[in-house]
Amino acid sequence: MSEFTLTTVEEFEAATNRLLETGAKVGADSWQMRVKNQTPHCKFGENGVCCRICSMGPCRITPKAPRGICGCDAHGIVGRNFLRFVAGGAATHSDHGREICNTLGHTEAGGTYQVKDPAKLIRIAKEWGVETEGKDIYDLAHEMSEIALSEYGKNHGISRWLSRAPEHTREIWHREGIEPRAIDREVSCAMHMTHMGNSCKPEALIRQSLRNGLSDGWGGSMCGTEFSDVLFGTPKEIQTEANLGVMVEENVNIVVHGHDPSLSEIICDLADSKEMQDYAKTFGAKGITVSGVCCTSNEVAMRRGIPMAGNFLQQENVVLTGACEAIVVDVQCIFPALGPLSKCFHTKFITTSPICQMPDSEFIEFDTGSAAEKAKKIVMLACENFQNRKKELVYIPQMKHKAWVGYSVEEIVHKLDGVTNSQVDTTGSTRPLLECVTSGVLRGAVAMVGCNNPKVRPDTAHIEMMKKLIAKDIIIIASGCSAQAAAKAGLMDKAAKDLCGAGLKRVCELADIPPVLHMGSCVDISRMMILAAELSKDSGLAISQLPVVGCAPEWMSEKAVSIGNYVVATGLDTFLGVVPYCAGSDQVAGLLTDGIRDWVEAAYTVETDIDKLCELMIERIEQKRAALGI
Ligand code: MSK
Repeated sequence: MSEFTLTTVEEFEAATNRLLETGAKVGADSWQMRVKNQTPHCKFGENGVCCRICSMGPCRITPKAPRGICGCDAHGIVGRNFLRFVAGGAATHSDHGREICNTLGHTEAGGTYQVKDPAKLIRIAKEWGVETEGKDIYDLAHEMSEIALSEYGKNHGISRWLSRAPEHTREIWHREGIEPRAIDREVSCAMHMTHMGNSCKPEALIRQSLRNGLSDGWGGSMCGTEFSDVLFGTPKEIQTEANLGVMVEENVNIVVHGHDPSLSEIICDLADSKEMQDYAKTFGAKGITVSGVCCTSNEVAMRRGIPMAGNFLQQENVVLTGACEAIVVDVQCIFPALGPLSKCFHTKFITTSPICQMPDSEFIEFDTGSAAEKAKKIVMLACENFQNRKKELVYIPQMKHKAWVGYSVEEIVHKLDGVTNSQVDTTGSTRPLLECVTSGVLRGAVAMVGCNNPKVRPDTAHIEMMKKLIAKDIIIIASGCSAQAAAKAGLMDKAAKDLCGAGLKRVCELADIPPVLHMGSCVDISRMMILAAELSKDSGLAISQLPVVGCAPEWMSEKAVSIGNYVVATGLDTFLGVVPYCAGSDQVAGLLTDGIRDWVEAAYTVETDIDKLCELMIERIEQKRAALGI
């Protein structure tokens, strides 16, 4: 009988409640309180029927007022709002990718930024038809940086990354007119289409939503992921820990938060240096602990094993411990609440990007040219701040779990090599994984992604669904805050194999992996697209035929909707546990949950009952197996 136990959501909540008591003592606000102030939510907003894209309104659709002043009906308004939501997400991911491409252009031998995975750079260069023979790796990096940057604004052609997709998928994208062109162009086009007096036909708006989503997943996000690997190394299996207990009371605690690894990588390097460790000691600390929140955390966990303090709705908790000397943020998913909250403690809230400037923060602008100098300044500030701790407020919940992370596509392929008894040489392909699926040892796979959202009891949907799925021999690949929920619970501990069905347990033992594989941050969902493409090519099946689905049970951001659109447009059915702002139009909702299946062979399922959502997913996987006769 296994003695392995998971940490429960009840235990997470007890720790949070204890921290909120500290917050109450110092008069801190919290998201839990703000949710109460904000509910019930505006029905017009929830249904997507409020239009404020011109100044004749705002117009709100009701049975008595079925059209806005310009005459647009609910379907046009909901469709336009949906497309703008997608454009916001695609722009955000893609701009992150642009920064990474820019950093690639600043690499130099022995410099702050170096090429850590030259083989991957050469591989991509060859894919793009760039001459690599006899070329200095840094010359190649600079050339590739320029080409990648031009992907954002080129005048002609389609995204270079599409060539990675299986032929059948590319044919669909071409046939349906949704092949993404330049990355920025699709965002611009979405904004243009939704300007007053342009498209209000749901089909046209949803088609552009898919195209704009694809420009993210098979464009900007793919640039972000692939060139981050070139710069900082392609993730390999590594052990780390997750939850607030990774913070160390005797140490200076620096928490990195956001998405772009360009600054956090340098901070991690510096915090490890003897010079900075000694500096921390001069202020009474024993050393420095860097931990992370959200996807910056996923980036440095995947490559360095830096511990994960928590996910999206845990960001305020790190400050509430009273033991956080600095929370250093780059871009995206950062609560403006961190400013006033940090003022209740000694914590320095340090913003670093012109893209993300917030009141009550210390702005230390980061750029690639001065990265090392700025990172040093930040680490020193944190060390100096240790002496300002209010000791009576310090409480770090002693709760953490071991987690194995770092499962890039390359690492998954490597780990699964040799799992089957295949006579064929499967080295370097996804065939061992496919054999596990076709033989029924694994029933299928679910890509669990996305955020937390107060509309769902935080982390419950992620964790409960994962537990059910692995018990049914369905392997999970996870990213973003979903991955962190799994890690906090213990589902990324290899011992979690004991919670799996017999087939998945055997695979975990043979491959020496946990049943939930951490694939990275939210831009890294592009890794999942590459994996799906490889599975399709190696099996000869269309992506839509594979017993694989996507799921975002607690999603909240525009980025998540952009992701959903490229996952669906790639041929993977996608299951949502939070309703998008589309309920006000049966035409738009109908297209998303059904109509687009005729275009891209996949669609959304939306269900707020998490048990039902899980059942529907399992049903879908079994339907796909039955259709294949496996
Ligand atoms: S951080 S987009 S809350 S996954 Fe990528 Fe988490 Fe969602 Fe932000």
